[in-house]
Amino acid sequence: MQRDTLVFDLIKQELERQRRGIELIASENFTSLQVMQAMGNVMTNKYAEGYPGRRYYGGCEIVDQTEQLAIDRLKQIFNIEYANVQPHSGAQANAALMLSILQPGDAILGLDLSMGGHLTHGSAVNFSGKLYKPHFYTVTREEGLIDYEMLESKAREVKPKLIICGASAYSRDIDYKRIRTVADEVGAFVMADIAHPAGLIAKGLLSSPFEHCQFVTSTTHKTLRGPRGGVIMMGKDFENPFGLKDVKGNIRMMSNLIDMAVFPGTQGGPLEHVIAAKAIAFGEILTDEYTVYAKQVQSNAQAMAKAFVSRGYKIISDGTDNHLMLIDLRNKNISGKKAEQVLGHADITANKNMVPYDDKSAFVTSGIRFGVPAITTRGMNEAHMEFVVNAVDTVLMNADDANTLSKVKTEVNEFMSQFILYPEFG
Ligand code: DSN
Repeated sequence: MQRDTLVFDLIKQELERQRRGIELIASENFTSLQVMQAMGNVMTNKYAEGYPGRRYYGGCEIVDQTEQLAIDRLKQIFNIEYANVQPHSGAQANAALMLSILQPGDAILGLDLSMGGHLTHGSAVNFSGKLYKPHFYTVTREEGLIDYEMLESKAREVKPKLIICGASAYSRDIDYKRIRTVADEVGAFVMADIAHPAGLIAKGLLSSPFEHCQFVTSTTHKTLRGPRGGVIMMGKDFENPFGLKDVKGNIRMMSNLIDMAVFPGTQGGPLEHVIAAKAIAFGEILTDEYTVYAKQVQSNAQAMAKAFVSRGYKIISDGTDNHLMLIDLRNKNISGKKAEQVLGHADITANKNMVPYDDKSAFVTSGIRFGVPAITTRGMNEAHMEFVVNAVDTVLMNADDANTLSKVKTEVNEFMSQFILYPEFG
């Protein structure tokens, strides 16, 4: 078969783009070479519907071992009783989890998307807002912090079956205990979606949700630095809330309900090559090297926030506890959309983002989100944040000056050449 040079040339161009630019998208990272290699392995050829030791296909004895390894390592990382590593993405993980505990039309309560929440937490355009009855809490207008009082009063008013915590653009730690307290009062479950801060939680740098939230979902490719994918976890397994019985008339545990909601509920064959890559990434997270990485992520985010504040930028909630920050650009007279565009001209990648109580649409936005997981993987430390923030500031303050943008781009490319990415690719 002839090699598809068209596609491989585009892959090479993407490698060069990643190498020469400053990657500030908070949800992106650079996997290790071994994680990437595992994603392109012969396990992609294997059908393995079911779970290790109980599959619907023959020949699963090897993929059983990689999947079990991924499960065991993930359980070890968070010191938990249950993990399902089959969800193809974070959205799939959330869909399966909701399918396992909710009925269509049940009320759910999540953080509003325009306040830093996520599409799968009840947005009208997503399955979660179409299948279930969504209600939302917000962040406070003044501090930009989760409005726990509003969450509590909404929970009492709408009596949701599920309260969802976790966010895509929220830079502070979360009070899981307080959320669980009101959930118990109104008879709701709590699900924490830790897709963004999972790597910092793994190393004890942020509060752990497992003690207070019955269900925890995550992606594996953000701070966890693994392949693209999702997982569902529980600190403790427990009997299911609906008394569902198996064919022998036994009440099924929640772990069984979740497994069934992933397959056959929402997915078919698991991506065993990706699960192999998950196993490798989880092994990496268990090392001291990753502990150093996670601490550096947090320190870099704080150094970056300080550098932005010193230049007059308004960070929502006035700082960060985790790996990201959301900046309100209104006092800088530039929209999020324009900021994203002009940063792109200087090979700095970020994404526009609505800020709480935004007066602009989701396509324009008043804000921009910056995260440091990817540049930390490239090898940057606190001292490098000054260069990064200076470059961003120069671009945003000279957004219509093509010469300045081109000059910053040259400086960015030169700066990034010291942080070697995938030298094995030549
Ligand atoms: N798209 C992800 C993010 O950028 O935060 C969330 O799914």
